Amino acid sequence: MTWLTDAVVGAGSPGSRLQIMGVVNVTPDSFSDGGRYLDVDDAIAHGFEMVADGADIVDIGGESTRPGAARVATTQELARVIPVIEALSAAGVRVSIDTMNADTARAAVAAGAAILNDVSGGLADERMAGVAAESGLPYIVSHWRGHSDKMSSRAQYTDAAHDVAGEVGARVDALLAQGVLPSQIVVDPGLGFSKNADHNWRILARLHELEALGFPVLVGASRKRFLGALLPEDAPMESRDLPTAVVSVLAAQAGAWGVRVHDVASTRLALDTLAAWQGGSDD
Ligand code: PMM
Repeated sequence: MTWLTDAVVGAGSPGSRLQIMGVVNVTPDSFSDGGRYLDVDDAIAHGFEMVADGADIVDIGGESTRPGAARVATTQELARVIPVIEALSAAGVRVSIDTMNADTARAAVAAGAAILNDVSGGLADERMAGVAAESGLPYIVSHWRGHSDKMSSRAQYTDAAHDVAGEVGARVDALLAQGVLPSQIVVDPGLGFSKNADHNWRILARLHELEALGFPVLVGASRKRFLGALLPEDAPMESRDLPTAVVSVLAAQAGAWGVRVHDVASTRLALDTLAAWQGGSDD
């Protein structure tokens, strides 16, 4: 993590502190919060709430990536995310744009987005590398094998932790060849994207293999189905926030750079508990 630039870490944040990225899906159909923040004012208010709860970054998305979700037209994606990005970034909030669409990414940067978050790692839209290179902003590159309609059938690995690290490494090399700088890159295992529960746990247990690529690692486990599998079948979505917060602590312990979560308060408290535990060994 020694090479981390201010651009990635954020001014004033010590490099060792896990970054909390709060999620605002301005969509009708995201699996965890779909429909709750479709109204622009609700989405903006939720972004501010997350900052008050301790988010370092607010991640704004206008296209659901849940299995089987339909693609969204660029005009619709822009109408959902741009007003939210403008309002939050004008107030000084560090905003990331969660999109696979280079046109949306470019418009989001113009509206004040400070981080590009592309779950396809540049595979869905080959122009994304150009937008990332031009902007010079941190670029989150996730492991991805195909759109929602294809992702389940592509969940085949010899060894998920090893294969994912290898495929992300190859993607990063391709992006660097297209002018993206190493200092911009953050990598993400893309939990749940062409991965079943066993794959996700294997990747998390061996996060060091992804970290060995030499880039900051973001973990997006929040409320995903593999955490739901630890709970009774009829448990409400919010009950997944406890296992999510535990994953946040374990990700911090494993050397991750950040976590992407829906409930910022529980992850903040869990990380404060970890910090207090660690503080107990200070003289
Ligand atoms: N997961 C989702 C959406 N965006 N971005 C990153 N970097 N990593 C993820 O794991 C990730 C993501 C899907 O979850 P959601 O529908 O709750 O946002």
